[in-house]
Amino acid sequence: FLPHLVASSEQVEETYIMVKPDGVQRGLVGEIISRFERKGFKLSGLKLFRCPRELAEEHYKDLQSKPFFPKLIEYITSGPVVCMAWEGVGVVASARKLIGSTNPLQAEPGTIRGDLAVQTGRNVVHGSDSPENGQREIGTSYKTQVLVFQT
Ligand code: IDP
Ligand code: MG
Repeated sequence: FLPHLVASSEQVEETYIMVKPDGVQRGLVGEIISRFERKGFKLSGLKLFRCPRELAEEHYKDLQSKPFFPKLIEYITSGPVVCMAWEGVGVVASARKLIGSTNPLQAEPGTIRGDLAVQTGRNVVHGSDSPENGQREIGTSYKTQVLVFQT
């Protein structure tokens, strides 16, 4: 029961948010967490890990046939990521809005990518695109991974 975060538990969802290696390396973890906290969502899990190749491929399996897929896997596995589960009413779609468009040059100012990134291939953060994928990604990418303590 969360009296100060939700007036009604209807439509409480979970989404998987991941600060990508460039975001961790650039020291943007606090900034990104802060934006979700200030919006009013609840952080329900967080960890730092280096994403193994197999997991990166599973996470992005819908993009397997894209020409940028090998570079994407290289990027995501290139350093530690900060993985989070966030919950709240409408959190999946709202998080996508807070994150902004995939191409940071098209992302609106005020969004994470609009304010903090330039290139699609270095767009600092991931957010699930549907409640179903939120559950899938929390199950595969969040729950199964082992912590790393060194960057
Ligand atoms: P999303 O992260 O906004 O949901 P998706 O289309 O699901 O965008 O793509 C996943 C990730 O793959 C993007 O965030 C970005 O890092 C990378 N990506 C997508 N399109 C391109 C591209 O055209 N070139 C390089 N990388 C891309
Ligand atoms: Mg996506």
